Amino acid sequence: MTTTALSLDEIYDIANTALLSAGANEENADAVAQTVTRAERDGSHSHGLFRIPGYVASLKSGKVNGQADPKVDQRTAVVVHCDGDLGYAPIAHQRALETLANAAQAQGIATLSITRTHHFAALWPETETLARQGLVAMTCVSYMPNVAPFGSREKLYGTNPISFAWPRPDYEPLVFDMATAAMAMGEVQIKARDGGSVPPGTGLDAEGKETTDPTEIVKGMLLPFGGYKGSHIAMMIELLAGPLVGETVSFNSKARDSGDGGPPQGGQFILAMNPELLSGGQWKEEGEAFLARLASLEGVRLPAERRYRNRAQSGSRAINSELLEKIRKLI
Ligand code: NDP
Ligand code: PYC
Repeated sequence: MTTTALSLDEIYDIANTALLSAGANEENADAVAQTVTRAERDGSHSHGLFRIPGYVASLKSGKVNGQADPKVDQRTAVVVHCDGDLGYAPIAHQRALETLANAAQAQGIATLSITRTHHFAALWPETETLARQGLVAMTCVSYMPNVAPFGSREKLYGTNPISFAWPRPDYEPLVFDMATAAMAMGEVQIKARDGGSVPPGTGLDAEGKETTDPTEIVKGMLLPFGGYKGSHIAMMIELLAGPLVGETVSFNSKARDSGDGGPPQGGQFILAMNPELLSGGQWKEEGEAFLARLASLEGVRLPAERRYRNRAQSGSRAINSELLEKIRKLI
């Protein structure tokens, strides 16, 4: 694999230009380009520039509204809704997360349901943003069927990621962000592109036979992480990010989708909690003692440490040269 060194400004510019050329207005293009740039900055390559061809395809097909003007509606003191206006998710986050945070700060707990949106990114930006305001946060989205529920050989669940963040008084927030498939589809696609195999248990080929060949899994299906237990978490996410928020489950998102290669319309569920109010002020010491003990165990590293380490690196990022060429041709 050959790579090209790009600065974060160059990454932002190429993403922003591709989105503008595909018809997004400045505010929408900027929101997505910032998300893509943050992903490359933190080394989340499967959800950075890798997604630009898909973002562009759905703007060009007209499925995604590049002029989206999401509206925030505070339905009760603790229930916030955002209609994404059929745009990409980052602009809905820019508009709605502050209302959610204010509601959770004041009431102790609040939810944000986002509908009519297209989520094609990592989830940590949402939870980390809330944790930086002192809130405990959780979010999940569904996608299109790519994962066979435990026991079956038929795709029903999306790769359905979930992210959780915990604020820390003297450290960066603790954040995990993971697909509930054994591996995110983006990671499998990158493995298929760059060559190599994936661990046993990642997925099945189109005939439902076990394989470690990522190309066969892309044509076939992924498996949930952790057997039936992970499968049930994927099932929960279908319900939270679909019917609970007033949106579709993965198979109905796919049924409505045009198949243009970009993400389907779907929903997002975000929960924010104020640990000061929930605990009565006791959360910091116990939480920190727990995390210090956990981090001290040999072999353990806390989630997000890799991303924060990448983030701290100034300088260029190595971008797959073929991908760059593909994006340049779209502009
Ligand atoms: P990974 O398996 O790479 O990582 C999952 C989590 O575990 C991360 O928080 C990671 O932290 C942490 N982690 C990884 N390795 C270790 C380790 N050895 N010890 C401790 N913690 C570890 O992520 P996935 O491949 O499952 O998902 C990748 C991305 O894909 C996610 O950002 C997800 O949101 C996104 N995605 C988005 C979808 C969508 O529909 N929008 C669908 C599916 C996935 P760290 O980052 O520091 O390595
Ligand atoms: O990597 O599985 C994935 C994925 C789906 C939608 C965005 N990323």
